[in-house]
Amino acid sequence: MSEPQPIYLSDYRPPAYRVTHTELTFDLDPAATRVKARLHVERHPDREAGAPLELDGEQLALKAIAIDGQPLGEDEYALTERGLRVERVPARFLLDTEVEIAPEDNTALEGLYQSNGMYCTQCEAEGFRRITFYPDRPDVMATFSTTVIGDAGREPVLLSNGNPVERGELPGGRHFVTWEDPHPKPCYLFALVAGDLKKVEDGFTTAGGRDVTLQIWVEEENLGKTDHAMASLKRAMRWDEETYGREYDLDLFMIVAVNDFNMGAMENKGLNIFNSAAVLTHPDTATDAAFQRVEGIVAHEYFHNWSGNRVTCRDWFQLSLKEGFTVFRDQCFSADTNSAPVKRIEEVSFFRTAQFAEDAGPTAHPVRPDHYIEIGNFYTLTIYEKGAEIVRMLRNLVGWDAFRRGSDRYFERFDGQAVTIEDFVACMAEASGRDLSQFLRWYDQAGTPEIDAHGEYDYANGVYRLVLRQRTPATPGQPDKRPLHIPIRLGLVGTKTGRDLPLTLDGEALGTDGVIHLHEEEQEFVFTEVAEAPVPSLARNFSAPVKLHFPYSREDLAFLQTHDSDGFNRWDAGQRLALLALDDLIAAHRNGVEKVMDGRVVEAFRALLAAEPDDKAVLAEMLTLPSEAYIAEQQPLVDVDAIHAARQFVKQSLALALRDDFLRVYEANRREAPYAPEPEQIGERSLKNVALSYLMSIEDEEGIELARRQFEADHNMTDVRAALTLLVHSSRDDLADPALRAFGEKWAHDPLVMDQWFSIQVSRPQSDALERVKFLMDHPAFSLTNPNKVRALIGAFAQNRINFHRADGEGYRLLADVVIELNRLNPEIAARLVTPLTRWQRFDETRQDLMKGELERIRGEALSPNLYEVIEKALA
Ligand code: B3K
Ligand code: ZN
Repeated sequence: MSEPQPIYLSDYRPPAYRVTHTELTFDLDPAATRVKARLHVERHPDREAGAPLELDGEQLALKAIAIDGQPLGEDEYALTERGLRVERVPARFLLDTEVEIAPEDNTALEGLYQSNGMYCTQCEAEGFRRITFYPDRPDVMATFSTTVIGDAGREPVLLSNGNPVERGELPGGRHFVTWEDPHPKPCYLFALVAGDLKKVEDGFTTAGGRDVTLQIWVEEENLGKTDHAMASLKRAMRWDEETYGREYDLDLFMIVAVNDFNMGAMENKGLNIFNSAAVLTHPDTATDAAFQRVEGIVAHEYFHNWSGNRVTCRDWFQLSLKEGFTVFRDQCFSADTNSAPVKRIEEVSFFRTAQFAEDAGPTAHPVRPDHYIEIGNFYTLTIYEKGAEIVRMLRNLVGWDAFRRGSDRYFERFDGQAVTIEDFVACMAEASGRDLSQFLRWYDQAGTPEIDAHGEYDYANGVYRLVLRQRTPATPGQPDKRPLHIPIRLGLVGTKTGRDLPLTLDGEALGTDGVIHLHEEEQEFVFTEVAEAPVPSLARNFSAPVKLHFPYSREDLAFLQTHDSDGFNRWDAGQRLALLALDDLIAAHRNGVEKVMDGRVVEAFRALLAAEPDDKAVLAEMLTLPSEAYIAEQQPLVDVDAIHAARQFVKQSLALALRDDFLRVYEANRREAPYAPEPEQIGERSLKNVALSYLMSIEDEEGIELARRQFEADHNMTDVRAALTLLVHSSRDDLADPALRAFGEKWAHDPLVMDQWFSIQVSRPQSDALERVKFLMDHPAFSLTNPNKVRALIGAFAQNRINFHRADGEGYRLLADVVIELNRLNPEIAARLVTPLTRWQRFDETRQDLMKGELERIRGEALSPNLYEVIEKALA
């Protein structure tokens, strides 16, 4: 195998040939599916006559090829490693090919594969080339007509994009259905599903009066688990009409649940294919978090119908054009249907932990990368989540009304086209009249900007000077960074009144909650008429994806935690306060000094527990300590043991000091009402379970009894899982083992619940976590070819910080073993799973050597391009 070569954005050229219409016929067979393709091809008007036709194709056995009905001789085309090349073609022609593929051997889950006996496809980004020879690039958009032929008994249901137009019986117990999709689309949006599926049906009438049939297709035993997804879909359809004026454009919208799927879901036109974990819910089997995740993903895929499908990406470098915008859209949707502050807190804590870590590691890349080896490696937190943060900044910069006008302009101007990030930003610039040229740098510059801020109050003149200095650390391939346009939303909170003071900047009144714009490397902002000494509340609601440093005292933070008018920053002040205390304790642990708890944190918690909360879910967040991963993110060098010990110490100290408060909060938030995934109930459950986690941290007898009873009450999965996790993560194996056994037996038939059963065990802090992983890999419910199982067992273990980072390196070795095996089975999953090993620079020398040793061992294998790219970066 030759070394995989990078592809560069700067090499982009429009396609020489486009396909206006695509006719496909699939004759399904697990070992030998025949795919006939008839492509209506035209030379691009600007391209010279005589340009060769180049089609992508991988792992295809070509059986026949003809142009305008004339079979080609063997000297008239060439098969290469990457596809098919025909030297001489007319300006317009019909290309017929027939290939054979083997879905049953496809463990990569890209192209056409089998999952639980059913056929399904995943084509984004480059899976269609494993189905037939085609210009597999998003800027070739065609209408599709697809005939699927299957066995009438085994595959009674035959689905593809668009509308069914014909069906019938065929000899030999076969049957067929023909589908037509009138909307031109790139082949990455093609989908086919065939199998013994059952449907749940509902309807939706669009604002324009179109009656749309909604179907969710599942295996029979899952028929009772689709209500929430269906309700979420309808809410999302209405929301997109009301918020963005976007209506659905076909008479049928289908969702299919499959068990083997690399990602959460896929937005294929009219036929979304979902990982069953991202669509199925039931109070007995899914937690509140799972209900919310399903709602968000259903909405996300639906929103892609406009942001992604009707207007798509010119090339894969523009991936964030559709993903960043669509994540932003689904985030706003979820904020509208749930507790908005909690949604933001959850988004940001995840972002600051995981995306910041990506930015700080060897695979850091811009939201629009300028080169890649394997696009499958770029479905990242940077492309998705940082992309969404950029769109959010844009919305805040230009204001909602201009943003909405810009969005209308974008959808109208580019409907049916494949475009770029500049096209999107240009619409926003035109609609708002703003110059967004410096802002565009956010897309091309990798890394997390850091802002050092300091401020000074001049009592005599009532002036507050705020100095902001920005720098973005070097990232691989980008040593020098330019200043960005960073919008900082802020307030000045008066220390006497506890209120936001009016902001006057350069004679202009900004209200009490304003936005300042940092353009330069360093800028001073002088606020006048400041009546009292303030504490600044900066980057409210996380107004930019940056690290902001301000020399807050612990008193300042305690003050902001109670007085800041911005709910997000109240939470953040609490997190900062806890982090300062944790810093001291980490140092104490390292130096072998006795640990002393910071009384200010205890008092802050006491006050939180005493107040009558207006949003219980927010309170639950405020009572949650920064995760070990987030604490690690703040440390120059990660000491996993010290972090774990310090966090445990804080948790236990709080539990000891405030035991009765936690008990009271637990009792006050129990309820017997039937489960509903509604904000108020979710808030109560989170609060109750956070309180219980404190009690369990000190293994309080009453707490243990409450956990045991909560598990046995078996009221809903949220409570059962919370209780089981606390028992399994405690030292009370006498209680944990029978509970685990009972749970495992009860749910042995349900793969999604078994995923949770796996994760709970391997994330326990006890030192047997690794042995459990090894033992569970032989469990009948585990399978290396099912990505959900790999994530639930191996992925979850790699997040178990103290055990994955065991000083003997056994955690690393286990991960590397699995990665090596998966490299052959599923390269996309293998390349994702290896991520924790690539972050070796953050650890001590011993661990660095152990981690690098495993990376070297992986490098010694015959690697897929996916893993090759990641490993080369990690060892560069
Ligand atoms: N667009 C899909 C991504 C699937 C790509 C897998 N290689 C999921 C989503 O973002 O909606
Ligand atoms: Zn998406």
